[in-house]
Amino acid sequence: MMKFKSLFLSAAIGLLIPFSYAQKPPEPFGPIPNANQLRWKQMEYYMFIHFGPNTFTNKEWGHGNEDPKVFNPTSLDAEQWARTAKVAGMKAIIITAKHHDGFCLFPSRYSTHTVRESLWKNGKGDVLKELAAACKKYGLKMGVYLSPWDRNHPDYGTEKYNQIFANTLQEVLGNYGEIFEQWFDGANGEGPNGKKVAYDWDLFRGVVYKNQPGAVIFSDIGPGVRWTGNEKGIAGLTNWSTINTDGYQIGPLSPPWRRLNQGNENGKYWIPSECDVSIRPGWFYSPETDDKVKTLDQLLSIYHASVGRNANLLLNVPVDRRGLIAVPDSLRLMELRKALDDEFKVNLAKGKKVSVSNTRGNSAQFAGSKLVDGAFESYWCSDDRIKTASITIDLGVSTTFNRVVLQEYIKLGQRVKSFKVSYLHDGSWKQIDMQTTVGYKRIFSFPDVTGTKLRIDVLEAKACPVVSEIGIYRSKGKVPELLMATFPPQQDKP
Ligand code: FUL
Repeated sequence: MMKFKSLFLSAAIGLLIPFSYAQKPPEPFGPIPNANQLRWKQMEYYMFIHFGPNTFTNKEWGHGNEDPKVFNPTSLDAEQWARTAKVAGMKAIIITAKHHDGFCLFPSRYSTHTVRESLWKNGKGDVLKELAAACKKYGLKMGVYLSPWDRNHPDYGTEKYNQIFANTLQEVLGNYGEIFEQWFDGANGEGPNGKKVAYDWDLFRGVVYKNQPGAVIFSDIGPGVRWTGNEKGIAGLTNWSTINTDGYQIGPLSPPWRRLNQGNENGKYWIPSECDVSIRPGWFYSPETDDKVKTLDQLLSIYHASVGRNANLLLNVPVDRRGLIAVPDSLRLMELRKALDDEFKVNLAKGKKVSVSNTRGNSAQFAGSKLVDGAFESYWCSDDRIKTASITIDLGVSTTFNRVVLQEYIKLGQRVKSFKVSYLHDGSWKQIDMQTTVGYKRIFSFPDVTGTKLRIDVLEAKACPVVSEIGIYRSKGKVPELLMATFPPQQDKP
């Protein structure tokens, strides 16, 4: 009996030893995303809808004195919006619940400039309610844009206004189910009495936190998600999800736009960027722009300049006067979906042999094979002291490709500072590109190359690199135009 017992014990200890010596994952480095930001990041691409009296008046910024009766969509169908977004591969819809003209797409108790005062459904309609139901039906998330600037509200410009806006927010965030993103516009102009308001952002944010603990707050400076510094859909070639926002404010006192575009390498906060851009020249529908919907090539370039550069893409598709997404826009979205599906259909790196210059503790848990297993949650990483690395994917046979996708495991921070992409052709290595940041996703597009191996050299990292996935693709489409944002000269803090 004794003998059996000790045999059993030593077997048990023997089993335990490899586990107790198992290599520990790296500690997170610097700021990291919280759970809401991580969920948000993985959504990548979703729809913006600008809709309201401006849709019917050919305006971009309504004055607030428009007759609410102009808002009268003849066949509004929020399910058509949701279906379109879903088929387009988008994960959510963010709608202008209230734009600068003050008009509310829901019957707010705190305004007399709402759908209730319109002719639509004899004043009994509620766009937010219909959209919430449609999003639910199609498995999409819903977000809301609310402009604190209000050119209609009689109390705008008085001390009462901040609380009125907080009450309006409360109505929106408390009555329509889950909201994934609260979009705060930074515009701050004069109201009907010619006065501005010093917005009480702490009060507004508190309403979001209380009602929607799972939401991220978008504004120039976050705190959940930051503006990318332009409305063209272009993130920085260097794009840190970290940024310093102390001492800055939403609106004219925001960080310089170039800074918003690129982040700070050693930024204090994790506030990743979102690219908002419209599929048409304006944010609101106008029949005059029916033939000016962005081309497929333009949208592909935007996708690569946003999702492909560690940002999320918020693509505005304005609803028309019928209350529907117009044909030219929905056709273009379908073309885009098809082009993206074709582009990333077959990952040529999947399951291929990977050799790496270093593996953390030589542990199978962090092996190079994790880079090509198609799972974001598993990753390759090096020992703590190693900050450069060479990763080689052996494609086995001579292979033609023109896209490479890299993903850092951002749960542990954004680490890579610079890297090089090369391929092996006829026994010699040829460089494809050399770039700075990676982040959650970095996509490279280049003309066809043919080789047997792909190599990524991490040249510099803030801490040991932690990389989740590497993908190699061959697109039948052309190389998208490389979009670069330009910025006015603005003073930055040291
Ligand atoms: C800006 C607004 O002034 C535009 O009208 C639009 O809503 C855009 C998304 O944000 O600040």
